[in-house]
Amino acid sequence: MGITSHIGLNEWIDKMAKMCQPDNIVLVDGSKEQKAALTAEGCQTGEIQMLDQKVLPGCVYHRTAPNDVARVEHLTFICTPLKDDAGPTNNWMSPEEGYRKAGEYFKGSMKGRTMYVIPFSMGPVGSSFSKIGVELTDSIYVVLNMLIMTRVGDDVLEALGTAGDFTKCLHSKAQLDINKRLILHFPEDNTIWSVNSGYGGNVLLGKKCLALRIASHLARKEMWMAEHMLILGIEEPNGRIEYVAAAFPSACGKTNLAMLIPPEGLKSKGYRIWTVGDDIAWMRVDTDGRLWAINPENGFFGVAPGTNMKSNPSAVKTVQKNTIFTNVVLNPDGTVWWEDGDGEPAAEGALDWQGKPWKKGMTDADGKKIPGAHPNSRFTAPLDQCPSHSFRTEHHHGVPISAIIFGGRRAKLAPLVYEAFDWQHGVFIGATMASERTAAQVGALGEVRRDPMAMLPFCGYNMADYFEHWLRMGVRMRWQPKIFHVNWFRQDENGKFMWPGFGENLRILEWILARCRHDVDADKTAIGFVPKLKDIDMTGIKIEKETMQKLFEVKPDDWVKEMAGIKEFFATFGDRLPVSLAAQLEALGRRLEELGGKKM
Ligand code: GTP
Ligand code: SPV
Ligand code: MN
Repeated sequence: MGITSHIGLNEWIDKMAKMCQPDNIVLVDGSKEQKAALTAEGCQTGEIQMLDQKVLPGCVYHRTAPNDVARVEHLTFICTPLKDDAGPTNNWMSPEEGYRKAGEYFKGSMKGRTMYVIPFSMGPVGSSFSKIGVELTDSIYVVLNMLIMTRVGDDVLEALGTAGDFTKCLHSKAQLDINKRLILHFPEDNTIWSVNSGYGGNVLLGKKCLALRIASHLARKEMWMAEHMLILGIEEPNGRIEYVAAAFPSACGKTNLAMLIPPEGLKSKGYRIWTVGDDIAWMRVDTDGRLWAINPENGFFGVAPGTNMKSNPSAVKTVQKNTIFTNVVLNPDGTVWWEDGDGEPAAEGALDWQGKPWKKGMTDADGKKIPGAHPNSRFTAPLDQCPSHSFRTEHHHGVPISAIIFGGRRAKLAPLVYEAFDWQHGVFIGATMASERTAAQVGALGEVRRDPMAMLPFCGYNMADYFEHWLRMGVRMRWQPKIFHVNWFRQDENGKFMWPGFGENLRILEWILARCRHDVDADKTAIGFVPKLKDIDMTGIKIEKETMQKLFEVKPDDWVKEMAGIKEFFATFGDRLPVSLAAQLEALGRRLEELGGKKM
C-alpha cells in the first residue's frame, strides 16, 4: 500500500524519491494540527520565525537567499519536443535535455531532509473549472505558502480518486545555487520541475507555473482560457453585480484594483466592491453562451512595499493574521515594516530583508537610501481575510464576466480608457499592449516592452497560437464580454500622472459598465471608442477640463510610430501569426489616415 490510493501518484512519488533521496516522506493533509507542527519545526530549523502572536496572530516571517528574490525569466523554460511550439517569446529546451540537466541537480538533493507531498486543488475542490496538482518539496516554507495559496488536503485526494489526472510538480531548494537554478515546464507531460530556488513564483508551483503556463496549454486543448487577470465584482445599490476581469503586467495595479475602495464623491451612489481574485482567472464559455470565470487561487501573494491604509486599506486589513511575510523589515518586537507602509520601523534593533542591522534613512557609499524591505518583498495571506472578498469564491461555477480590461503603463500614448470595436479588435488591442519604463525604473525612459495580455512571461506555448486561441474563443461565445484598454499612468509635460488613480478608477469602471449596458454613446476614434467627457461622473473630484481632454487624446503621429513597433513584434511570429491580426493592423493604419485625431 502506497502513501495514497492513487497508483500512478504513488509510483511517481517513489520514482522522484529515488532520485532526490529524502530521509522521509510526509503527506500534507491540510489539518490545523499538522500546520502547527510544521510551523514549529520550521521555527526550529530557522527556515521561518514566529512574529508577535498578540499583534500578528498566526503570522510568520521568512527571508529568502539574497540571490533568490524574484521570478527568474531567463532560467524559466518551456520544454516541448519542437522549439517552435514554445514560440519566440519563451526560452526553450528539449524535454530530454530538461529532464537530464535538472535530473542531475535533483539527484540526492533532499538527503537529510523530508519530502512533503502536497495534494492541492486550483479552484474549488470538485468544480469542473478546477485542476488538481501534487507538489513534492523539501521546503516547509513552500508547504506553509501552498496551504494559504491553494486548497490542500484529503478532500483533494478524494476528488482525484484512484486514477485522476494531476499536474506533477517537483521542487527542491537543493543548494539554492543560482548557477543550477531551473524552472522547467513539460506541457506534454503535465509536469513542472523547479530546482535551486526558494522564491514565490519559482516554487509555489500552483501559481504561475501551473495556473498559467501549464494551464494555458491545457486551456487551448480543452477550449477555455487561463489568464493573468484580476476578477472584481461591482455591486450597484439595486443589488445587481457586474463582474470584470483585468490583465495588467506585474506592478501595474492588479491587487490595487481588485481591492478598490469607492472614492468619497461616488460613495452616495452606494457601490460595493467584491474581490474575487487579484492575479489569475480561469474562464469558460457556459451553456448560456457567456464567459464565466473563477480565481483558481485561495490567497494573495502581494507586493508589500507601497501597501498602506491610504493606498490599499483592504490589503492592510487582510494581512493582520495568518500571514507569511517574506523579505520585509523585522522589528525587534516581532512586528514588520516596509517602505511606504504605515507607521515607522523601530528606531533601534530592526533587521533588513537580509538580516542586517538597519535604520530608516541609512545610506550606502554613494549616498543612496538603503531600503529595509526588498522592493519585491511580499505577503502571503488567505483570500477570505480580505474585507471585500467575494461570497462567490467558493462557487464551483465562478462569476459571469461582462467586460475584459487590458492595461499598462503608457506615459504618453494610450488614453485613460478606450473600447474595442468588437472581439477581434479587442484581441488585437490585447496582443499589442505594452508597458513603458518610467523614470523610477532602471532602463531607458519611455522604453516599451510588449506584454501581450500581460502574459509575456506566462504563456506556456507559442504566443501566435495563443492569439489564435483568443480569436476562436470569441467565436464560441453568444455574449462576448466587451473589451477595453485602460491607462492610469498617462503623464503631463512635467512627468506628473494626470489621473489620480486607485479608488478614483471606479469612475472609469462605471463608464465601462454603462457601455456594456448600452446606456451611453461614445466617440469613435481611429483606435477605438473613447468616452464623451459628460459621461464620466466627476462628483467630488476636481480635474481641469483641459487635463481631461489630454487624458483622452488620440495623437495620430504617436500611433503611427506605435504601429512600427507592433509590426516588428508581429514579424517575430512569421506566418504563424493569425491573418486577422495582421488585418487589424492594416485597418488601424487606414483609420489613422482617414480620421487622424478626429472623432467621428
Ligand atoms: P503583481 O503582484 O506583481 O502581479 O503586481 P500587481 O499588478 O498586482 O500590482 P499592484 O496592485 O501591487 O500595484 C503595483 C504598483 O502600482 C503599486 O505600488 C501602486 O503604487 C501602483 N498603482 C496601482 N494602481 C495605481 C493607479 O491607479 N494609479 C497609479 N498612479 N499607480 C497605481
Ligand atoms: C508576478 O510577478 O506577477 C507575481 C509574483 O504575481 S510571482 O508569484 O512571483 O510570480
Ligand atoms: Mn502577477
